[in-house]
Amino acid sequence: MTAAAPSAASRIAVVTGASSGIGAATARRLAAAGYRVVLTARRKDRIEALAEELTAAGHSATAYALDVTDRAAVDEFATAFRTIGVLVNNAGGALGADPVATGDPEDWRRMYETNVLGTLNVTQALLPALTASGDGTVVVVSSTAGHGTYEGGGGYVAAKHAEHVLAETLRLEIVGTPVRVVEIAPGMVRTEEFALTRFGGDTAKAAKVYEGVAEPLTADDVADTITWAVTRPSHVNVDLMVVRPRAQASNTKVHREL
Ligand code: 8X3
Repeated sequence: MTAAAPSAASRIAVVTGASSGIGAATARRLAAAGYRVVLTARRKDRIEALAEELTAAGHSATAYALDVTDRAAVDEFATAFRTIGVLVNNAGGALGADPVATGDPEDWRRMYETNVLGTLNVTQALLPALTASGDGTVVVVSSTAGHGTYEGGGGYVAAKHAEHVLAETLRLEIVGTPVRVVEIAPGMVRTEEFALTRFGGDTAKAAKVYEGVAEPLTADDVADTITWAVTRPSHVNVDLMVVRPRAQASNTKVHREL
C-alpha cells in the first residue's frame, strides 16, 4: 500500500501540543508529507519558530497560540476553517507518579482537563470541518497508559483510559461519515519534556524513567507512526496502534542494562 497524497480539501492538518516532542515531530513529518500544517500550543514563541523553520524549508506552516482547555478560544480558532483533513490531538501529559492513596487531586484534575477535555474540545470544534473535507482523520495520541495500569500511574492512567474511550466511542458514533478515528498509543518515548514535566522539573527522577533502556522511542518514531496511519488510503482506518520500544514488553516489564 502506498502513501495517499492529501487532496486539496483535506490538505490542512492541525496539530495540538506542537511546541515540542511528539507534536513538533508530527508537524514536521506531516509537512514533509504535503500537508499545510497548523501548529497549536500555548507557547507561541516555540510554534512560531517551528512554523518559520518549516516555511523556510519550503513547507506550508502557520502557528496559532491555543490552550486546548479553553473552550471559547478553541471555538474561536475553529471558525478559521471551512474544511480540514487531519486533526492530531497530541496536547496532554502527565503530572506526578504518586499512589492513589496520596496523589494530588489538583494533578488529577489538570490531567483530565488537558488530556481528555482538551481532546474533546478540539475534536468537537473541528468535526464539522473534518466532515466537510469529505476525507477527514482524527488522531488521538493516547498512551499505553490508556490500555493498562501501573503503580503510581494513577491520574495519568485514568485520564488516558478516558481518552481511549473517547476515541472508541467517537468511532462508533460517526461511522458512515467520511471521518476516520485513529488512536496511537505510545509506550516509553524519551522526549525533552514528558518525564521532566511529570516530576516537576526533577531531572534525576526524570532520568530514572529511561535508565538503562537501550533505545526508548523518540518523538520522531511516534510521528512516523502517526504519519503512516494518516497517509493510508481513505478507506483504511487504523483503529489503534500500540507502539513501544523493543526493550519494553509491557507498562511494567522493561529491560534495563544497568
Ligand atoms: C507515556 C507512557 O509509561 O509513562 O504515555 O505512562 S507511560
